[in-house]
Amino acid sequence: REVVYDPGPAPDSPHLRAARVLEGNWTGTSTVPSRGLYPHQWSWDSGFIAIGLRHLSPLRAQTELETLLAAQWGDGRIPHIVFNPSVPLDAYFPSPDFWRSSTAGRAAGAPRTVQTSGIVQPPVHALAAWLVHCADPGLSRARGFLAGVYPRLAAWHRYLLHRRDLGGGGLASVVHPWEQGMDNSPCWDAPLARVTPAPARSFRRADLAHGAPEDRPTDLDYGRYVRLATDYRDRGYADGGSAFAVEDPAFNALLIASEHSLARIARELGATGTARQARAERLTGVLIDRLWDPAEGMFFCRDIRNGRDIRNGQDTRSSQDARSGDLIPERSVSGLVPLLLPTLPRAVVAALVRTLAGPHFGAGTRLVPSYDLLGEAFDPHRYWRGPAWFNTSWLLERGLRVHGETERAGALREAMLDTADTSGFAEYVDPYTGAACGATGFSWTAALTLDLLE
Ligand code: 9YW
Repeated sequence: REVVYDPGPAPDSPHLRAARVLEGNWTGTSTVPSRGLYPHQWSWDSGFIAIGLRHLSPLRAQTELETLLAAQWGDGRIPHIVFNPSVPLDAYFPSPDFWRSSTAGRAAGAPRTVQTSGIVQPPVHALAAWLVHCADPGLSRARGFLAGVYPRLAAWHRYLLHRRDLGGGGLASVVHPWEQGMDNSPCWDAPLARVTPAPARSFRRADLAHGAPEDRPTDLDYGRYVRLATDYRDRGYADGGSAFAVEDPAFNALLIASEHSLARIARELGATGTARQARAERLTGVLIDRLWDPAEGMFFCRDIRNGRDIRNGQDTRSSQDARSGDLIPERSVSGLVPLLLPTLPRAVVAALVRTLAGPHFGAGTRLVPSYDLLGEAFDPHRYWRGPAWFNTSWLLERGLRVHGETERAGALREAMLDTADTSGFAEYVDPYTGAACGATGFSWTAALTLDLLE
């Protein structure tokens, strides 16, 4: 028998450094985003983490997703945080005693044995489950991995497409900025301005013990986050009455990409998957109808709690879509993420690629900023108001490759690999210099680096 000598990664390579981050952040059943700042399990983090972890240990990657899905609510929602009971309550705010999932969430079917938050995060999970399966189909089949997760993922999508279709047009709405994952994006400034902040003395931020205040959301932002979450909890986490409801392009693009993955999973399990495939294609059309702006060459958020549709400066609202609302005129990286979708029309792809390289996102940067370089609110260091994040760049790199833009994808990949390693796998970076901001040793940065290295 031929013996193939595989020396493996060099002893001090980016591969090993990234693997060490994930090793250090593994708790035994899941991975924390960051040891100090985020000591529990986060929903979309776990999706990205599993995508990288599959290259180190397909078993751990499967377990990561299974642990998250075990905390799913009866109504199908996957909570944005699954709390680790051995972490002290004051290590993170808002803690389990704020969300009170097992009591306040009872009508919505919150689990009894594990404490969670009551809001959600972007649905990257079916995409992650499919990629994790592909890393080791033999192990996946032997453990019945896809058969186990499929009904839960299907219920998750059902929840989003039905209970969260608050605009009535077929897309899912987020009811809190934390749900969309880009907490203090300037896109939320206008819809949040209508929310009365909770008094600053009514809560204690734990994040400021770990991060520089000038890199984090403000106290006023937090007051409004707390108010929205409190009101949702006090309504028993019932959907429909939120003062904040926005259709976001990245959230919905991930839902559609995940629906494509669910079609593949269904086929692997012996079904045809054609209905899901058709739904993903139809939803791509709905996304364009509701959120695409051809003049700007990108997608925008829709504030469905605001009266008019101001596209082209005209009130185009008809009596039928009285709940349609306004497009929010802020350019966020979220508006580029739909590039990921395989059935986008060629003209939309071409316009997105131009916008990505143009003055609002491309001029002189190393990585894609989270917000418009020319926007009034741009700040290269403040969280989601300008810094570059690795998950969004990873989604765009993938989108560029899906549409045959291999050279641009290659350049973005090189920049990500270099910046991730030199920044110590930072949570986010200055988009011009690549200087580290927020936490270092951040799990999805390490995980997505590993995925790009494979
Ligand atoms: C917070 C964990 C989460 C991410 C979000 C990010 C941040 C939580 O951290 O939110 O306390 O601000 O914005 O996308 O999932 O990494």
